[in-house]
Amino acid sequence: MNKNNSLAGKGIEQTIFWPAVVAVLCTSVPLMLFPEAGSQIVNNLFAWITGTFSWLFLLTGVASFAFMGWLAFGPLGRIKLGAPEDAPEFSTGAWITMLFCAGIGISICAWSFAEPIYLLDGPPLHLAKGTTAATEWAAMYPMFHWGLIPWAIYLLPAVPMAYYLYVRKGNVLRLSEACRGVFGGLIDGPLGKLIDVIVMFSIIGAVGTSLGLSVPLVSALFQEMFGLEQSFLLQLGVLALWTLMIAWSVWNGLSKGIQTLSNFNGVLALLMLVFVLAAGPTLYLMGLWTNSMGLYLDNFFHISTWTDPVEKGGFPEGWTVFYWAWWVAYAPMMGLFVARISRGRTIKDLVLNGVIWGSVGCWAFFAIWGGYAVHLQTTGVVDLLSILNNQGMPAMVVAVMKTLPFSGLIIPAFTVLCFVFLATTVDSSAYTLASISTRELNGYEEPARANRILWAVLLALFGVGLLVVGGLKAVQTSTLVVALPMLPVMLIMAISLVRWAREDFGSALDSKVCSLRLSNGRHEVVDQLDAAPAAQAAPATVMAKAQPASN
Ligand code: NM2
Repeated sequence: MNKNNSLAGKGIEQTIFWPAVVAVLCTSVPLMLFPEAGSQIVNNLFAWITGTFSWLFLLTGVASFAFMGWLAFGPLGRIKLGAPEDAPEFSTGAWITMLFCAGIGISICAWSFAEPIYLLDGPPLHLAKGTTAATEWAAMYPMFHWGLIPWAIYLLPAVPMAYYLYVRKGNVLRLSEACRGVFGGLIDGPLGKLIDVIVMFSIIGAVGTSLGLSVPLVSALFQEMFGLEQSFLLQLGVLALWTLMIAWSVWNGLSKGIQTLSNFNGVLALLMLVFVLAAGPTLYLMGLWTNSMGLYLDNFFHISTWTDPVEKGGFPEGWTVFYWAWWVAYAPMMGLFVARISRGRTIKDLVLNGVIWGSVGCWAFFAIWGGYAVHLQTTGVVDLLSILNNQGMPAMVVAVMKTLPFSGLIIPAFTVLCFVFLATTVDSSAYTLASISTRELNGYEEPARANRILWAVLLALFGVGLLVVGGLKAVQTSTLVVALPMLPVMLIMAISLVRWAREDFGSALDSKVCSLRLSNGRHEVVDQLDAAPAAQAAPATVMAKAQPASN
């Protein structure tokens, strides 16, 4: 699989590669040169987008959730993403870990502590500050922001993309292909290129947000461990170290680099969660978690559509809408990456495992780490809120760490966790960006190494741009801007998938687990129930009449 590791081996698609590179340079260089003007523009954009499109982002969330539910439990769920003889490429455990680590990164290490504290100070739904209800809602709301709806958004593009790759046997790793069911041959023209550049821009903006938020966090942890001065140089140093690690990972590709880092971090994260659960107020944390789940389910539709239309207090815009945009911006990366690792699974398997395990994973962080922070604040052990307001998020996270037993060990372990978590998100992104800008690539190949490394470096550069401008606003706005054009793309992909499935499987969808395979340029619908599981050469029954393999 690694035979194509030179740029010459796998040609670069110039018409996508260059516009994307130019777009990165045109945004990050001016931001570095004119930070003040940049942040002014950024603030205005934030206000305009959230003021105008909040309802659309919220509706997209609910619609994605409904669509994914239908995919899992409806007829399309039975479609196998692969030939009948294709076994899943990775074991289910490793697959879920990779999926989780690609989509969840360093941000959870900061937000799981900070978000509930922010919400204690500014509760949702006009609850009065300092009340019992406000505390319960502050513990629950982040679980909504990192729960079923965002995971449904996250995995929506993955399904049409995996369908294109493994059912239709596509040979390019680009999301524009997943829109072909709607646009047909138009995808081969400028429209297809436009979609791919939007996708690349979205990935770059999303990763930029993560970098902008996380570099200060890890710098603060380094500062704490080694007694260093917080400086721009330290931040650059952290970024350089990161770039090296990411470069190592993308250089080694999917199964060696990315999988190794994901597995390592999966284990480390689990240990850190168990440690805080055991060392912290265990019963309080379990009780709060259980309570949050009920509160969440009870209010699911209310909070999913809460636009605060009368009072317009700004809560939904500042929190839910921003979050949905952030997840949407990451969705193309997830789509391509998860599609690439999901060969041999059914649509139901992908959707249910992804949405449920993704959410449960995030809930565990917010229940344990978030609950611990809530406990520290409400019992008055540490005033995290004033640290957050006066010194910022990184300092607050360090303050939480210092309250834990063995903090001399825990802080380095947490630093490593953050460090690797960002790497696993950025390496998947660099891998995906390289795939999009490769001319031809089927689901069994990898993009050229030089191309992968180049994107790791460009992402780091964009991160520096956002760091120079500074401030959460710049970072958040870049997300909103890149997410907006992705909304129609998501809709088109969903329609494409349904059209393709109807075209390919027809009435066979109604009763059987089906798999579509290509033989002699014709599609056949295969009754998967009769076919032996893995590695069987020939399928048992060919049910439906063969039809020509179109697009
Ligand atoms: N999401 C999950 O920085 C990161 O952790 C990547 C962020 C979209 C909020 C994912």
